Amino acid sequence: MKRSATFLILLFLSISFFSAKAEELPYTPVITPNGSTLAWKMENRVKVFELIVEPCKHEMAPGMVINAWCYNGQTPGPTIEAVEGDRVRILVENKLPEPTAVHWHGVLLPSGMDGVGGLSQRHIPPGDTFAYEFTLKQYGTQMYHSHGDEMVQMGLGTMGFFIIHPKKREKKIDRDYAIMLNEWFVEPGAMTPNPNVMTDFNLFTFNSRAFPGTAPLAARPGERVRLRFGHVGQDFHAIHLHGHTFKTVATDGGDIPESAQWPETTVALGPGQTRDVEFIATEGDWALHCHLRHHPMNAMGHEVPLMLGVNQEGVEDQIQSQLPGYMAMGEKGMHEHTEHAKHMKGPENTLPMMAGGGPFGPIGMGGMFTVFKVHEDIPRFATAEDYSKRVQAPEDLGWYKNPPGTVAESIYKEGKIPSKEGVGPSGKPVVYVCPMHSDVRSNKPGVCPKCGMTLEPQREKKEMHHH
Ligand SMILES: [Cu+2]
Repeated sequence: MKRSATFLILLFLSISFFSAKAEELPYTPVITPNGSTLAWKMENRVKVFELIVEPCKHEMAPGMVINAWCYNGQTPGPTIEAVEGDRVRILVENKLPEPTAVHWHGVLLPSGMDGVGGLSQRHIPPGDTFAYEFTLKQYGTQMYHSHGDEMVQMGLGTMGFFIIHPKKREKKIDRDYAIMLNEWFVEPGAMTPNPNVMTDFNLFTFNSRAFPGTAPLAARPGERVRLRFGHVGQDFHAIHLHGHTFKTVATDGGDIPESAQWPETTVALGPGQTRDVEFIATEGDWALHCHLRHHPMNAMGHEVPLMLGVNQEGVEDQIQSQLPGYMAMGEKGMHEHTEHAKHMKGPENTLPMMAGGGPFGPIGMGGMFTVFKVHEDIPRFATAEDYSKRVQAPEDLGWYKNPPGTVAESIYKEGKIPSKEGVGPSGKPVVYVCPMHSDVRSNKPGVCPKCGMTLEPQREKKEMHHH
């Protein structure tokens, strides 16, 4: 009892220190969407942080949990935030089943604090706690990650941000966000990512979350926003923001002089890099995603036979006689997948390839995709913790209210396309059927009352010839 009481008091003290309001801090606290910021305590003018590296269960998105290796139960680990000139001490306790070491990626420090197991220090054996201590001589977006059995440990999630603020910043940042990029291979139905996979990943994440599991980012119109991206994965990513042009203002090497910054809309990151971009927010709901086409998508997007333009009718009929409910897909593209994903059960513990809904229907994305919401009524969050508590799902903070007349729409009244609707190529009336429930038939387009899927016009069957 006494011990737990002491523990609670200590916990309360560290939390109350950590929860210092934004106005009391000499910087705008960085928000790590879906993540957290590491608490510290002051000991003789040293900021003391504690990291425990250990196996954990991590939810990538609702419906999918993986066996990850984490810092303080999270991947990415909590964001370490400090100020140029600070003396920091970071205690690392190893609760993994094997030795580890932590590298402070991009941080300028004494060689013996650099955290490369075997080169700069002894490996931290399981059960032991090592202290790293150094003075921060620079500012910028840096990272930390495991530097012992890297392929496995980083492949399972041992990475995080180490953000050092300047003592004084010229242009105040109103909203500051950090997103760690990563890619994974998790066999559908399995729980443990396969760290041996070199190139053919099937899950792509922002802060180890895949859309629709990614929290949106938010700002008010006119606010100065900084997005910090970090990457210690295995692939290459090109992060694209809609509705804005931004400037890359800093790399892991420091600030880029203003004369050398150029405007763009996509920032590319290779493994080991960080990039900070800045811009003034414009109202709207804007997509923020990796532009590699498979990366804003979940598992199953690859190794699927190409069916675009292939008439699968005969095949579908034949397979349906053996396997009722079989659907041939992809003939007209993969949009129909976004509808199936709503009601069809996929394999256990994996994510539909395209998912998530918005104010106008299915968004049909996954992986490295999130929404950047710029609304007049976005709250001012007192702490990063407050943000993470209140903003988790794509629909949180509501959707943008478009001014009248500014949304793309059909040129036809009430969306009625005045073509040969209801009439097939031969002039016969078209019958609309549910792809799942063949007994649901209608002479008008609509949705199935049983499952809500859009009814599809039934093809006019050709005479079958048997020889
Ligand atoms: Cu990518």
